[in-house]
Amino acid sequence: MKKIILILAIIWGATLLTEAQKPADNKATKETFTLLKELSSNIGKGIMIGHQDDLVYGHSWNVEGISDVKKTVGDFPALFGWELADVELGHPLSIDGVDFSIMKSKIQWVNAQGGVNEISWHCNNPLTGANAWDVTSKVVVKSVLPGGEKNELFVKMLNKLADFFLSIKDEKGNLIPVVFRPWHEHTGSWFWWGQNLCSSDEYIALWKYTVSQLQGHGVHNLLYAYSSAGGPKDANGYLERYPGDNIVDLLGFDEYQNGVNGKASFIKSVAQGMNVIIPLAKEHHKIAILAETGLETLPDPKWFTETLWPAIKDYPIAYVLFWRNAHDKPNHFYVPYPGQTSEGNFKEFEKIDRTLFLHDLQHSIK
Ligand code: BMA
Repeated sequence: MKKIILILAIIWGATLLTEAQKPADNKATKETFTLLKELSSNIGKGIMIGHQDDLVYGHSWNVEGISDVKKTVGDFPALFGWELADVELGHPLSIDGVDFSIMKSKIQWVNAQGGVNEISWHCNNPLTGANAWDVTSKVVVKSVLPGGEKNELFVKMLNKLADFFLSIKDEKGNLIPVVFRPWHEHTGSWFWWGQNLCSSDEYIALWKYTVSQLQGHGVHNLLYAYSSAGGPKDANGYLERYPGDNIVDLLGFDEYQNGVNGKASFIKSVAQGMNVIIPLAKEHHKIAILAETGLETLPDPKWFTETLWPAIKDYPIAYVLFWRNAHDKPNHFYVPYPGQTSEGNFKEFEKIDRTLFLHDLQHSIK
């Protein structure tokens, strides 16, 4: 009897282990499995450093130029964030002016280099026709779900999104796997899918519907990331709008430091949030991340090594993503550019063994 129990326990343990390595999408492509494994196996080595729109523009340059990260530290980020807002409208350029065909070629480049691609989506408001920040109506989510007046339009928008995901292919014609992070910062109320704009049931239905439409279109090259606005205070709050283990692969939150004086509260919120998501990630066999972060304009010249790194270094997270360096808004940037006050500090940050940039990933592959 004891033997049988032992054997059953081992089998159960083995099942947990394999489950831990599976994407939530049970039809996920081979390459998506590999991406998941790469994200989880890198956790032991360090934290991948990411930057939004890194290859297509930066502080005071647009399209033609080189990554601000590469220019300051001599290496590219390990993870590259991209934004799809306006793809759902059929526009050739993203909300931030990035040509989608250029974005695709950069996604291919990143993939060929062994880097990771992550995609966010500030979806336009299907009910009002304005952008994601239009929170004038509380029935937008309801209106896009089946039976709602904008459902047909929303399906068309999701089809355009699906077309994009099905068009990112590597040189062999295989679909490139990416981390997709829709409906983010939902615990704030500044997007039409936010906390006070829909019920928990509606929000969860929005996620499920999005994923089922994409999968119905044959999209199986995505790992899905769930990220709240700010470090969650407790597990119940964090899970209140969680769409489910069969939908989500990565658990995270977005947390920014608000000005130089925001240091203490940033450190506190990151710790608080990590103490919620790390145990949850373990329990649910998911990957923890710091989904978006930064200190706009970097007024603190030691921010990377004395605030950010101490705040995250002891947590097993796969990556941290710094937000974009806008080319047309001089005060909207989150990584240094040559000559900026934090340049030296960012170089020091890169030298830390456990901050993973592109070369570090390439070394670990070989
Ligand atoms: C915000 C800002 C905006 C941008 C949007 C989508 O945080 O950076 O300027 O349009 O993200 O990328």
